[in-house]
Amino acid sequence: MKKTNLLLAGLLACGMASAQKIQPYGALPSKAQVVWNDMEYYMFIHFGPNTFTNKEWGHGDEDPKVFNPTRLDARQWARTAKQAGMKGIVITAKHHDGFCLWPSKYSTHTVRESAWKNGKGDVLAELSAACKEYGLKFGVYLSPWDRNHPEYGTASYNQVFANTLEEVLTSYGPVFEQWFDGANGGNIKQPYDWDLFHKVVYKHQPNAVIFSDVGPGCRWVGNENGIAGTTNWSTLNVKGFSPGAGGPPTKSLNEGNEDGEQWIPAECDVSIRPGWFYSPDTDDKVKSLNTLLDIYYGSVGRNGNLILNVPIDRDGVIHPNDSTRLMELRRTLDATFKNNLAKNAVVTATDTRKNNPEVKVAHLTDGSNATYWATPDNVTATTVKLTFKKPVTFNRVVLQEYIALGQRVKAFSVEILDNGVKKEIARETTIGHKRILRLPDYTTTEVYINISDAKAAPVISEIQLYEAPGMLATPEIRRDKEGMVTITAASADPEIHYTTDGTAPTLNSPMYTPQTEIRLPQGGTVKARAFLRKTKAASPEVKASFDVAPAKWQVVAPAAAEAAKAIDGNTATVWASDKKETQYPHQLEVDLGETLTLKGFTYTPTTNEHIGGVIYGYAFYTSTDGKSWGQPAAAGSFANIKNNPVPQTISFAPVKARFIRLVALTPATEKDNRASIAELGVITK
Ligand code: FUL
Repeated sequence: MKKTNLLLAGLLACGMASAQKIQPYGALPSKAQVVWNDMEYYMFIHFGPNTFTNKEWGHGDEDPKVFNPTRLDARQWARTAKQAGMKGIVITAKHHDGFCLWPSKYSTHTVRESAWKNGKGDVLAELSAACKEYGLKFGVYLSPWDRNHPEYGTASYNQVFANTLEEVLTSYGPVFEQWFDGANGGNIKQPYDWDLFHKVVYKHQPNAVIFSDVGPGCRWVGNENGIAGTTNWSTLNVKGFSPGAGGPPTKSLNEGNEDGEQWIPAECDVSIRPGWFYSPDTDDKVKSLNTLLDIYYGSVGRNGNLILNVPIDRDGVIHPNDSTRLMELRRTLDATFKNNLAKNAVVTATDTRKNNPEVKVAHLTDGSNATYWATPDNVTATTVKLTFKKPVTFNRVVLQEYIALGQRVKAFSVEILDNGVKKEIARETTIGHKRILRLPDYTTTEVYINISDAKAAPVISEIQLYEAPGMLATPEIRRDKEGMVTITAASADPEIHYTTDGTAPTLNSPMYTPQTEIRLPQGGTVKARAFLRKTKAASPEVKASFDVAPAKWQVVAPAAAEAAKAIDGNTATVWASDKKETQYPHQLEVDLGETLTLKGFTYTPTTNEHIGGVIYGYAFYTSTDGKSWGQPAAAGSFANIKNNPVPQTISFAPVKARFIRLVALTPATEKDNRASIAELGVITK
């Protein structure tokens, strides 16, 4: 080859090289973070003395002997997680009560001091072995806040905690995630030495992803509902913030920060029950399949990882109510994401980066997020078109960015060809590791993914389309203060049919739509059922019986406007007595606006522990003129209301009255000075 040609070839090669290479954009994930993001869904386990004492936050003064599971089976936990499609388990090795689930030499509040296995047991040893057996990753939660350790609040505690960490991180094999809880509800001040703690983690577990409000591995999503923002950047500004109370604002935790300083993706934590720890009181409160699906789409579907808490019960196993629900969720997700329709499409893109063998349009539908397609530099708006020979019906769109090169997409939309014209069916913001759109059924031969804005040339690894089978959601029936009834189903798929004449609803009964007006101010019974027309599947029938609606009612006392919440037809809003009124009894007096023959009353307590004020002892009075009250129509106590705060129905001999008064005599929880009412009703039927 001539010299000039050589030069030319060299120049060309250089030019090509620069055209090929995709420059990473912004803060980038470590290899461990990319692997972590791919896990998507794993189990959280809360287990410890609280399991046995019915507490959420133990005080550290509990007798360690209370920890005594009768048939602890860590293999059952791991098997359940595996069958649920989870990729790992993170366990509360030490919660705020300081109790260690392993025989730590740095504590005297451990399994060694417990009754379990005569003090010879080690939960972490059993669980890490079970995880290994089932091919799951193992992670640990350790609370720096320690309500038991005598050195907590002194200069030496940080070293104690570092030693404790070291002990765990060197004894049970690889740890994929180190969970640092930011909660601290105590009065003792303890400045934490986070640098020291992080050094210990990385020294012994260099691939562990560290969780806290500010990472550095992954961040708290800002709520315990398991739901990330629809916009969700995996980058976060951390300067000036610290774990716990010093964490970033909730919005930043929930949505990340565009162009944030560090790669700290969101982890969505939520419990399958109302509490984090097991309690027999919540056996019937395991989240519904629909709620869990909302959580899945709100976390994994919004660029977050889902850590779903499944508490261990007092026997030392996962309760069948929880595992049954986990399997329902797995079956539904498997059925949903079984058949990627995009694989049958001819895929074209308006702008494809040239001279880069790694970039291929075909990579978009190859089912792997390790391969990608990208636009040329400076092209930040582009369209990928999927063309089908035969019409396809889909209701889920899955998009993934190749995050190793940074998170780039700021805005995108989805269009379909509808009767020869393009029709927009979704308009969204970020994608990240994974974005799943839950849509109604669409049937078309052309789908367009339009990226309308990006931080840099988009690098997309996957475009997938699915048809989720219709979900039958059991409808819920509510009535407002005026007597207007609404029926809702958590999933958009089914048709709801209803009756108000007591007969069983069928597909031929009136269909309920948001426009339907059902007015029952004088009361009545509504029955509803959800149907899937395609398969003829039907939900169980639900029935709601109403008495007189509180349309004409007015609170006479107390004077606070808040009191109206007790008679607004909405159990989600609560009246609670003034915090300054520190003495029982409390009372609520109501003018019904008309004289009715009363046969009883209903009291719906709040289930919100932060409000409290659940009433135990009561007296219920009636009056025709609001002046003379006489003896109570009923008096007594609401049985088992503390542990099971469900609506209470009290009957009495019929009496004509226009005014009613509920007197709260004693609280359900000792020393609770407040009284509260989510809803007060009357029985006339
Ligand atoms: C919180 C704790 O206070 C709860 O008890 C629970 O462990 C939850 C996951 O984190 O901050």
